Parts: sequence; C-alpha cells; structure tokens
Amino acid sequence: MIEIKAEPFAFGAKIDQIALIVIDMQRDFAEPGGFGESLGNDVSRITKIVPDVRRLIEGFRKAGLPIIHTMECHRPDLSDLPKAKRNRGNPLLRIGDEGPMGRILVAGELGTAILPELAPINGEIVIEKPGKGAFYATDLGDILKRRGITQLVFAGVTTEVCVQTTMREANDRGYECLLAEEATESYFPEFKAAAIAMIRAQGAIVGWTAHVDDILEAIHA
Ligand code: C5J
Repeated sequence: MIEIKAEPFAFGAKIDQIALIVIDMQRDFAEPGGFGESLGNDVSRITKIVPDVRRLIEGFRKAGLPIIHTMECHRPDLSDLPKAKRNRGNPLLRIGDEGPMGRILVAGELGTAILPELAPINGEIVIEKPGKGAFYATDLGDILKRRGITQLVFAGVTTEVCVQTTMREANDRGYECLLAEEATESYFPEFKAAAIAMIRAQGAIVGWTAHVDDILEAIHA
C-alpha cells in the first residue's frame, strides 16, 4: 500500500488494483462549435486543464498502470438517446444535430472525439457511454472486475456532472475513488469547488481528492 497525500485524509493506494479514468475529454465539451458551447458555456475553462490531464495520463503510462477513457456519445440512429435528454434545455444545437464538427455527441463524429493531446493509445480502454455516469449502459463494471481493479483515480469533465455522477456510481459499487483536483474542470468554478467539497465531506463520503503532483509522486515511488 502506498499513501497518497489527499483530503480528507491520506488515500491508501493499492498499486496492483488502481486505474486512471479520464472522463469525456472530448472536443464537443472543449472546443468552439461543440455541445458545451452550444449550451452557452465558456469552453476555454476546459482546455486549460489539458496539460494536467496529460501529465496524469503520462504518469500512469510510465508506471504501466491501466487507463480508461470515456466518451459521452450516442448511436447514429439516436436509439440510445432518451427524448428527455435530447429535449432538455435550450441549446443552439441539440444532440444529434449537425454542427461545425459533425453531429453533436454522435459516435464517430469529429466533435465527439477525445482531444488529440489526450487520445487513447493501443491497449487503453475506451468506454462510449450514453449517460452522464460511465457505469450506466456500458461494460465498465465487467471490465474493472475482470482486471481486479478496485480503486479509481478520476480526471476529466465536467466535475459536477459526468465526473461526479461516475464517482458516485463507482462509490456505490464499492470502488475507492480519488479525484485529481487540477485535472478536472467545470464551466462553473463554484460548481467545481462545491463538487470537490461534497465528495470529500463527512470522511470521504463519495471519495478523496488530491493534487496531481502528489498522485504522480506516489505512483512513481
Ligand atoms: C455534460 C459531461 N456536462 N461530460 N457532460 O453534459 O459532464
């Protein structure tokens, strides 16, 4: 067991059972013309974390530890897109509509792709997910069980939506979850701060949070 300096107290990392999960670092959430911007958000907040997410990915690669990437997306026929999700809010472009980077959040389209700087390499797991949580309607649970993974380090976007939802799903399934603070972001700074506070409140009720440097130092120890 290796201790990672974390809040609300040290995270006991089991190096043979830990994986990094990078949530939805897709062009649609980070680049102009994508889904995030069509909802009225300032997407430059998301691109700012790319160097920290990359450091984390490279650290896990160097340590030979598993990496899982998720992508929020839907089948081209939209059969996995509930009407309630498509109709929600008042975006300029709805999921499935044709935008400047192809159809919004549809599998295989340019905008749905993971940012090139963070793209998965051979051997890394990629989960396409129709929901906000990465366990809903995916093979993630089976994959983690088969590989004996019991601990997940989280990075990605957005902190209070897909990251927090997946952390909560994982926590309920018995996984120990650690959020890398500089490697996650929200369109709303106050929501990121609130999500971090609620995750680690009450003795890590959902999980732990830690700085990227402390995670990297521990996994290389
Ligand atoms: C959102 C996500 N915010 N990946 N998706 O719609 O957090």
